[in-house]
Amino acid sequence: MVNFIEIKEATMTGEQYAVEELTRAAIRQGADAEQIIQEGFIAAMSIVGEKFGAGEIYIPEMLKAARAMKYGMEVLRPLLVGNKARTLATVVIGTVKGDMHDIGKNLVGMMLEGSGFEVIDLGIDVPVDKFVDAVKQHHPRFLAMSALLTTTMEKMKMVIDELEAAGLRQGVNVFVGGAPVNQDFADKIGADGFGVNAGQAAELMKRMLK
Ligand code: B12
Repeated sequence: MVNFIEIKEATMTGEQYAVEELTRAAIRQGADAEQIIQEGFIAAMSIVGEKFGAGEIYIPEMLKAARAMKYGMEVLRPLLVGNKARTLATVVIGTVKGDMHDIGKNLVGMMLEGSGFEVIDLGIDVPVDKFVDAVKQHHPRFLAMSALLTTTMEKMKMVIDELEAAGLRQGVNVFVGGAPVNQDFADKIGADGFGVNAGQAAELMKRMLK
């Protein structure tokens, strides 16, 4: 029996090597990558977020948990990314300016790669003009932006406005996501797509290609 609680607890407490080991063991026992992510990693990060919000833990603990999740995700990477035999479309992805959170963005990137998209990752803290330049340079079908802070969400609208001003808006479907982002916000800023999680984003993009 795969013990997802153990994975969740080791992630919460930031025991990176235990997370790595437990994740490997879970795969050996036939666990689904998606389930490990949801019941292990994401469940842990939401408790960590709550504890941080309540002042029970501080940044170092949050960082340790984040690092542990990254170790676990690396174990899962080959399962999520798979073989890249086909390319459906190109996606440029990044976390907006002022925002250093990249776990969700990386997960979305991996799921998209696994679904057959070519992913160009601009990283974190990406300035508005860097997103615009990347669209100019790569002509992606999709631009995906991630924000985890209410204070950085507004950068997504700035990118959309700048794409418009540069005459590039028509050629690209803009996707937004991240914990504080919702469909309402996406509609308000004129984005074409939103996903609560990585799987949803990939599904919606695939549907848009039809
Ligand atoms: C880990 C973490 C950190 C780590 C980040 C490490 C890293 N490399 O990413 C560190 C310690 C660096 C950090 C720093 C800070 N953090 Co922080 N952090 C978190 C935490 C606990 C988990 C985030 C996470 O990785 N979740 C797991 C991933 C898988 O989920 P996700 O990112 O939401 O992504 C999923 C979806 O949202 C979606 N998605 C994500 N991006 C996209 C993009 C697209 C296009 C689509 C379609 C979907 C999509 O798909 C993903 C997979 O399913 C959250 C709590 C939380 N519940 O979110 C707080 C949280 C986001 N942090 C918070 C805060 C306040 C901060 C700091 C300001 C703290 C400080 N005082 O310095 C700094 C800001 C630093 C900065 N400038 O960015 C607050 C934000 C509050 C707010 N409303 O703005 C939160 C909510 C904690 C809290 N409860 O207070 N943080």
